[in-house]
Amino acid sequence: MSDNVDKKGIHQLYNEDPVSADKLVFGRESYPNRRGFLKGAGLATMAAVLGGAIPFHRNMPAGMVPVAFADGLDDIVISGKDGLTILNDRPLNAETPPHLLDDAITPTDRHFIRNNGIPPSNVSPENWTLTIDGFVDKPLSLTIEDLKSQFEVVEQALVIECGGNGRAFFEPKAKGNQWTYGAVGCANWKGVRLADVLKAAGVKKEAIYTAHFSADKHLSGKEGKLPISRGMPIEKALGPENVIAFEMNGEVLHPMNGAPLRLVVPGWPGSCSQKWLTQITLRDQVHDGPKMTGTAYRVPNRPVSPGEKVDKKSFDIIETMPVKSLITYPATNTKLKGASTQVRGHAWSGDRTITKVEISIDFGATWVDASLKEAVNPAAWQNFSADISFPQSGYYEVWAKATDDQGISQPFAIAWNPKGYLNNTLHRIALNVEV
Ligand SMILES: Nc1nc2c(c(=O)[nH]1)N[C@H]1C(S)=C(S)[C@@H](COP(=O)(O)O)O[C@H]1N2
Ligand SMILES: [Mo]
Repeated sequence: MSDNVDKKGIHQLYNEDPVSADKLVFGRESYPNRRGFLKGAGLATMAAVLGGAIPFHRNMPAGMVPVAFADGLDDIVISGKDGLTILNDRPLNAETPPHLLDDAITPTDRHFIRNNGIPPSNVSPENWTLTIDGFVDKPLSLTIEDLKSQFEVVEQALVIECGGNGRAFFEPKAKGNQWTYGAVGCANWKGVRLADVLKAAGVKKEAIYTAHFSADKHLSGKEGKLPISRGMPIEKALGPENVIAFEMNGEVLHPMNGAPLRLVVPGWPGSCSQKWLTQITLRDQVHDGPKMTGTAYRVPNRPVSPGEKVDKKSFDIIETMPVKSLITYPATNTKLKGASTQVRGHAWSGDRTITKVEISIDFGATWVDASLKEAVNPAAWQNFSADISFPQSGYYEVWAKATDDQGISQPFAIAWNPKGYLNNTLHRIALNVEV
């Protein structure tokens, strides 16, 4: 399949070539016979997007655009999600507007979705197995029940942020999902520590890197072609913060957030947190799966000028994520009555802690310290709030700037990079104040 087709959404595909659209969406081989349809890996996304399973799917005429898709992306409602902005429907990618991320712990219905391929449909948690192999003393094959019974179960609030969050603000434009602010969330994840499971398998001294595998399919539908398989250095993998999760906010995982089993690797690019997790292989070299090589989740290791073509050899793998903050109240463009308001939000910084969040209402000329809470546990984000007064009516921008325990603050402007990663410029919202 051409790259061009890869990037098209369901609407475009149905408009231009309904027969192959059906094949792609439903994984159906022959037309108009829908045998094999249920095996189609697109059905999970279809059901999630349409808001439920499709009981009469076998009767749907081939090439028929579901009427729920008739008017464009804005009409799509993702079952179990609330108010997300849909950036792409194939694969499904959706982010959360900042004001909907106001909760200290991100509810499941407001946690963003980033899919590289086609999620598995009809997953069976009872029969799900996770294989641990490669450079281990004793390969393991574990059901979710095995994980629960053989390892300590932990629940932690953990930040997942896509490496491309903020890409929309790069100029010249970087290709990929045009995430603005909301490809980030901090949900409660329950599961077992990755470190405990790796230690149970016995980490051989040759093991230097993990490789993660999952049950989602490549957009082309080709067997054996993986949408994404990333990994991390063994030192990071053995950290106590990483979880193999089977629950999100007290319930089974949402189908689009990796049900029934996923990795959560907080502080590092979200792409390390493999969803629909089936296998972790320990390797004696840096993993080279899809989205590990080339320029994927990598940034230039030297300063580059905007738009510059950078040699592939000059890229480094993104590891810990940069210091960042998000104002979640008030919503941007609010018309505010009264001379003061509370401003609040969250701040986080990869594997580090936040020591300070400052707020400015005068375009950065002066700053006041917000009150900052400790994280509920390591690798959760930290909540801040400040009471802000405005001297007179008019247009204001409220800016937030976080500083971490290494003394590093968010920049006002960020150096451009070819794939538009790691945009951690300070968050600005607009307010119209009537005192
Ligand atoms: N199997 C699988 N895991 C995956 C992905 C994917 O496409 N397939 N996307 C990754 C990326 S790029 C991100 S940012 C996070 C997003 O997690 P979420 O969709 O639960 O928010 O999942 C990661 N894990
Ligand atoms: Mo991502």
